[in-house]
Amino acid sequence: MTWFENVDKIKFEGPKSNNPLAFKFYNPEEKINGKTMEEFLRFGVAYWHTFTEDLSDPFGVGTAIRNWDKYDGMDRAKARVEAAFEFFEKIGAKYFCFHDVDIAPEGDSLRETYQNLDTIVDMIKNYKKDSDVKLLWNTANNFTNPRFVHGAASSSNADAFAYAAAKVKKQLEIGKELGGENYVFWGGREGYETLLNTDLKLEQDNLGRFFHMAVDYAKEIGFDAQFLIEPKPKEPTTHQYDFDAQSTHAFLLKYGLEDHFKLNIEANHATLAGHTFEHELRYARVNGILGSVDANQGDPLLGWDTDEFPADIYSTTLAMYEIIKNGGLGSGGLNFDAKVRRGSFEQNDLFHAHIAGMDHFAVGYKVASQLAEDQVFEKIIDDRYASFKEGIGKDIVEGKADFKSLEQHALNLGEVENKSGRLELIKATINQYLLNAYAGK
Ligand code: XUL
Ligand code: CO
Repeated sequence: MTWFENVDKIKFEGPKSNNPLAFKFYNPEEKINGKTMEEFLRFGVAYWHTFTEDLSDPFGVGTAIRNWDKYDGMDRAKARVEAAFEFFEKIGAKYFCFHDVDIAPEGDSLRETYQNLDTIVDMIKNYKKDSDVKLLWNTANNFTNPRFVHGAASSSNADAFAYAAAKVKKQLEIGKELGGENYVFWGGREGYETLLNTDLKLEQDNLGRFFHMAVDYAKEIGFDAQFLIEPKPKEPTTHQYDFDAQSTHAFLLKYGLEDHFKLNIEANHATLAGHTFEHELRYARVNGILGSVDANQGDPLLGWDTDEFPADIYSTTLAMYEIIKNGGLGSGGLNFDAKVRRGSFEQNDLFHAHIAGMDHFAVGYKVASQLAEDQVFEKIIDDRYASFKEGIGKDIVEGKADFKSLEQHALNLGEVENKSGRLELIKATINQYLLNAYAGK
């Protein structure tokens, strides 16, 4: 049985193609800097948005037409696994990601939930045998069920903490069984709504304790995946503890977790924090903690997490520049934590959306590679900070200056002479690279 009857394997047809079911820019075999696009980009499909999402919103019911929805419960979960592997194969994504509740329904007890998971994990294991698709990461959903109303590892209720720990323990075992390359902790409800009833210090200390327990258990069972924290500033709680890359880094350092975690940077979470996507990637990169990416985008006119498929090629270019400078994402990848719009309810929209996302990252990759090869930003930055390469600037950087030597320098200066930042020229240069990349093709 096939779940996507009228779709064949998606092929690269080039920028002139008007076939909606073909790649225009993502050519998996094309080599850039000695690596194929497929090897470098490591695209992942998010199980929740692609196979579980019904496209409901706070004002309306689900609209998604999915032919596995004719089933219910475990039958639907099994149908989704079949559909998922057919989808991975046809779209040509080599990775996927899931939360526990995406792949198997919760039972009436934790034990029954485990049994449901075991059945589906066995099935996934079998499908993986005949496929080269790998698990990029899995995670535990410790935020949807009412038991986590006050949080999970930062809950005011120790029983909720224990339940969350059990769910993560099970996911670490499943990650090991399925050969997961990373394991993700997104805060979910780890944060608070109001200080009026919150012990902020205890909650954060408990979160630190929880992460240490996870590190210890992974070690105990020999699960050597890269641990990732996914920062997000708000939603669902008003104040999420893993606010952004910089505050999460401070948290890791404070609790002695810095050797065990990297970050999973999501574009829409960056914008919710008042940052650009590339800011979050840059902060993580220069601090050695860029692990993986949730590839999506927000709507600049809305203040919540819209999780749209990436369409902004300016943003994918600057993001890919960071990833190139990072030497790639290591065990991480580009996971489409993105959903089709509520109005895009047909099943084939899942293909259109992933094709668009993959194409837009391919464009970004190509343009960013050229920018990196020509050292466009490196030259600008080298020139802009040249004053730190000699004289008093070199003394500052090398720790040889103090307030007395700096005062002496300033007294002899006359006035400070600055150079232009040339931002308009720089932006025009980026646009030139973007427009030239496919000119004449
Ligand atoms: C929520 C979000 C999650 C994480 C995994 O905003 O991004 O889907 O990626 O829990
Ligand atoms: Co995400």
